[in-house]
Amino acid sequence: MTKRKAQAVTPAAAALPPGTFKREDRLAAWFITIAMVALFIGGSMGPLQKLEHVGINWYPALAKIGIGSVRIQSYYQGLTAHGVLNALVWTTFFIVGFFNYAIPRSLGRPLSRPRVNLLALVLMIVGLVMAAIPILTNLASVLYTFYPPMKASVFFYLGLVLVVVGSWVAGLSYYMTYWQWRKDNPGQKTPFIALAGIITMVMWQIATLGVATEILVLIIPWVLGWTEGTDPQLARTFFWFTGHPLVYFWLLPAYVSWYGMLPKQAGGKMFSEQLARLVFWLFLVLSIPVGLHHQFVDPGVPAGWKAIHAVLTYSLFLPSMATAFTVVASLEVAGRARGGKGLLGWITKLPWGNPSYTAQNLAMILFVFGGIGGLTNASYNLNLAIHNTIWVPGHFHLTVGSAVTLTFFGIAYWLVPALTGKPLASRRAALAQAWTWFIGMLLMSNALHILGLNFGAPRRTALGTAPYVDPAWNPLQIEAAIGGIVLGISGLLFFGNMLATALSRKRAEVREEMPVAEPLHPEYVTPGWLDNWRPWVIATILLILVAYGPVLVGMIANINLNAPGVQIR
Ligand code: HAS
Repeated sequence: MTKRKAQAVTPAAAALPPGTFKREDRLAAWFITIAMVALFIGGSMGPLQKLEHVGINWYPALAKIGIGSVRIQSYYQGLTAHGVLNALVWTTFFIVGFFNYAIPRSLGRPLSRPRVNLLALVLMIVGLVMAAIPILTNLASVLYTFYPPMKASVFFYLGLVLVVVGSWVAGLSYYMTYWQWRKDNPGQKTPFIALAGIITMVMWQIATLGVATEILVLIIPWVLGWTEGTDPQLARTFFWFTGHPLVYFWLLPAYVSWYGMLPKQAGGKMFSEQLARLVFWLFLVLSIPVGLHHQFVDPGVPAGWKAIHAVLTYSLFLPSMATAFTVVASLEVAGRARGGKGLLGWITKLPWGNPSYTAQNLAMILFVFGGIGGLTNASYNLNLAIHNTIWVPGHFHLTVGSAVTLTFFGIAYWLVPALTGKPLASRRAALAQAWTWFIGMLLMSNALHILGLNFGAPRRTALGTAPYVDPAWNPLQIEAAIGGIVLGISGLLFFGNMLATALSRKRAEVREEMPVAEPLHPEYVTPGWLDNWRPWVIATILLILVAYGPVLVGMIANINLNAPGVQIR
């Protein structure tokens, strides 16, 4: 078995001359600024939705404000802006910006082709503008999953394609830099943060082939009138080919931070670097062939294949549980190094005064509940009870809305000072922000889960005007609305702090650096198979062919382009 030397020999990024990463940082700052603006606009729709559910309907008032036809006129238009800007734009732009900063530093060298990343930025901005205009003018109120037969303006789909293609181009630039690094460092193991980031991008590129096929082959020809109709079942299947790995594309950058950075911030070390690498490889192999668990109730998907995807979904539980144990072990090492004693005494010694740390630890705690909900969803028969109920938004606000977004806030608390060279404007406000997000999410998602499970309250519905709402739902609706308002306040604290940091005239005495956790046992040798792409990429492709091949071949053989389409206003 080939073994790689335990320590990478690339110079530590900190030892490189100042200004080495100037271009990378400038690009990262652009990506992250756009991500935050998207979250600000998309996030502001959230409290409005919750208020609508308790009968306070802001949409008629909102429809009166705007420039020309750019205005939010309905619940569904607002919900589309909320889902697209938060789930697709905030995440993708933040992830590319974060990797732009972290991957070159982890490899200890600047990007080999920074212009490729500039191209990625341009493509993503053009795509964002193309998709945003139809959303804001009510020509694309199709929600973030844009299921046919709902039909949007063609520019909405073209815009999404450009955002995805831009992220592929960014990935390409990381691969070129990595390729160069490997050539210059034969036999060395890839530094963890770079490896984990690049695995995430490879997974994303394979996964997005599904949605690319859906949009380019099924949707655009239909929207342009080149085909009479479309096949909603096949389109949904291609969508979920991408849709589930999409959630790991959001989650894995948070894992990069939990494994590779947070232990350092806590004053500890990475408990098992080898296990961390294995977890990322397992996510590459297992993230994609599970999409049918979103289609358990779709009649056109054969039951046997749904069962296979259910089993594969449960296999994904393994890398997440390995993460739970390893990350907590790393934190325990840190807590004990800081003088923590006893079974749980180390927890109190963790750096709870550091907002970057606290936000991420609170994100992990919320993820425990989100993860348990995910396992409930993945059960073939429990899914029948919760599918299309408001339980599902309860689940995904604990995952993408908490595990991911709160972690990204935590990252922003060191990354924005690192990019600007300015200190964080207010640590106290940042701490209050992390805790209010935690409390707001607990309140809101608890209520949403119960409303969905106990009462079958539907998701994606303007409940404020629905005639069937039972008065028994009221206390939970109010709890969810309070949670939504607390989240709104927390969001304002975040944006206020980021803006104050960026606009401040103060310079930091010591510039923030990327925290990089050292392995607890540097003497342990990483086996070669944990740094070898071939077996993992082959396993990924084979598993996709086995789990999706027959389903897709069957559906394509019976393709039915007869859904004419409907436009929601
Ligand atoms: Fe999910 C629906 C199943 C994870 C996001 N999911 C969604 C949707 C979204 C989403 C957006 O099987 C809605 C899509 C739509 O619009 O229709 N999900 C799962 C499963 C997991 C899971 C099995 N989901 C996620 C993550 C997401 C996400 C992550 C975003 C980032 N999900 C489903 C299913 C549906 C679904 C069905 C369809 C429902 C339907 O019918 O519509 C698993 O990956 C979860 C595993 C995670 C864990 C948690 C591990 C905990 C860790 C933290 C440790 C830290 C500790 C704290 C202990 C088991 C790693 C330490 C504290 C100290 C003080 C030291």
